[in-house]
Amino acid sequence: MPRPRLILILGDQLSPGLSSLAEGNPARDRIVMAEVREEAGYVPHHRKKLVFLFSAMRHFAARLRRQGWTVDYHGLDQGLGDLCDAVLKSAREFDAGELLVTEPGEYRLREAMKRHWPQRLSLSVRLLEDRRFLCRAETFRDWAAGRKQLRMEFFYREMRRHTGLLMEPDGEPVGGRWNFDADNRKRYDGKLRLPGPARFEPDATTRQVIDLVAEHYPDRFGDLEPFWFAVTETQAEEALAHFLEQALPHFGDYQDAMTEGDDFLFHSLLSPYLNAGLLDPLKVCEAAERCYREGRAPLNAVEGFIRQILGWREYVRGIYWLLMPDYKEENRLASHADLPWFYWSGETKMRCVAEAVRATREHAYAHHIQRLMVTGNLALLLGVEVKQIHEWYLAVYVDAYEWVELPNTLGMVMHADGGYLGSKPYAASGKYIQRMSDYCGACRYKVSSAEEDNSCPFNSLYWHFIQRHRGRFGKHPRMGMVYKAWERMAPARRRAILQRAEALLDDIENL
Ligand code: FAD
Ligand code: DLZ
Ligand code: SF4
Repeated sequence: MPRPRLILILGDQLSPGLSSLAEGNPARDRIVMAEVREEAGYVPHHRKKLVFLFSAMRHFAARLRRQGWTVDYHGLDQGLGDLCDAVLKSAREFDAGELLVTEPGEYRLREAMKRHWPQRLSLSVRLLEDRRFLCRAETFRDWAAGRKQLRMEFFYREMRRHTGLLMEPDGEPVGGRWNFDADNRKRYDGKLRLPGPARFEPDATTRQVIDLVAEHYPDRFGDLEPFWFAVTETQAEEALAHFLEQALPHFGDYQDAMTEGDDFLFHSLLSPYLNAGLLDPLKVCEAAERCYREGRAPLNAVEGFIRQILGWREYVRGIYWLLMPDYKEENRLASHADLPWFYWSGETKMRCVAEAVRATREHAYAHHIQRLMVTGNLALLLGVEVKQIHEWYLAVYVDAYEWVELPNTLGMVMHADGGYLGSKPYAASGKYIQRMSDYCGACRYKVSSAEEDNSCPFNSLYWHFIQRHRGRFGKHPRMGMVYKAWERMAPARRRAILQRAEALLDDIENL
């Protein structure tokens, strides 16, 4: 009989079909799972994120035990430093010949496992491919090789062809177009009922974890309660069914909308479950496609939703593994300002920002447009240091892991990589927020002004951004109109706008 092996399952690997489980044998091998200080602390993760992950991990461990596995579960109370300590502890009690792990989603941990763990453990460490994605890292590398420019839209079309999702038998996209984004720009007018996310009552395990996190992290950012996230595969599937029935039909129309008093609109809230492994991305896309084929949701909604998962989610992962570790050091717009404290406190006169931070603190969630066009846009316009804003996004959202968060923050928001995620920066003035939300009416700033003392900060900061990056974007084919509009303004007005922006930049803690 060959020597038994340890199988380490990470907090975001809660999938029954995981490659390490498929390779293992319940009669011979032993599973290790651990809640450790290093993972909980490499950024100050939101407390609800910790509860979600630890509770989902404990439920997954219980399920594995029911299936006949032996699981060494090291809880936070054991005070273990890092995951390697946990493996070491289990390895000492168990004469293991090898450690099996499905490769971690973050570079830092993968590198540690490759470079340091074999020595620390005196054990060989075998990394297995993570097959829970629709595009293998290698396939992405091949697709990217030899292309001058990488664009999500072309990758997405390849993925549609490859999976057959929303494709006609003749190889054409369903509906004759690949992308219905132009139809997806409605402002929410309050008429349609907003379904809210599926909510689950915490069970005894989750209650225990809430108490544990409250005890260990009393001062961390983020409300612990009410806690309603799904923590099992069955609940995550219920959350998917809830979304498909209640929200998907309107997902496309209101994808970019924001409204006071509702933090979710028609978004799915499936990212925590997809990223932790409780839901399978292909099954989610197929379920959405069925809704279209059975006439339960329109094409603009279903295509828009599938594009996020089949396109964006896979694309950002591909970029991450293609470009790490240098990627993390990129800062092409030379952004160096400190992250203002109101990203944590929410204490700002800017209504849109205060609302995004409040939602973030309450739910460990804010939807894409709040992340991109409110907190993200502001960080871009203020020139916040990439590392600081990256660590903020990685900490505060329940769905945040570096492989998905970093390209979104560094690439999409901060345009720090020169444009893999968007050919031009998503910089916008207050007009965009006014068009897509109802925040501005209740704001202490005046959205119609750019130079007065009470003018919306986004307005003057936008023009300041345009002016200070003229060297980089002045000749950009898609930004010509913006630079023309700036040049057409009277010089005195331009000066007043830049002065207002300078005053704001000199006092960014008090916006
Ligand atoms: P929906 O709007 O319902 O979209 C459906 C699904 O599509 C999501 O669940 C998600 O899996 C996928 N998706 C949508 N947009 C993206 C995207 N740009 N990149 C990758 N997947 C996408 N997403 C994360 O999962 N983790 C993160 O840490 C994360 N950080 C972000 C940071 C910034 C600065 C920005 C601008 C975006 C970030 N996103 C991140 C992408 C996106 O905002 C979230 O996936 C989305 O808000 C999750 O909510 P939802 O499930 O309701 O999404
Ligand atoms: C995010 C996270 C946190 C907060 N805590 C743990 C933990 O205690 N144990 C664990 O196995 N995983 C945790 N995770 C998820 C890991 O950080 C994640 O697996 C890596 O970042 C790779 O994506
Ligand atoms: Fe945000 Fe400006 Fe509107 Fe205020 S006026 S809510 S700061 S966009």
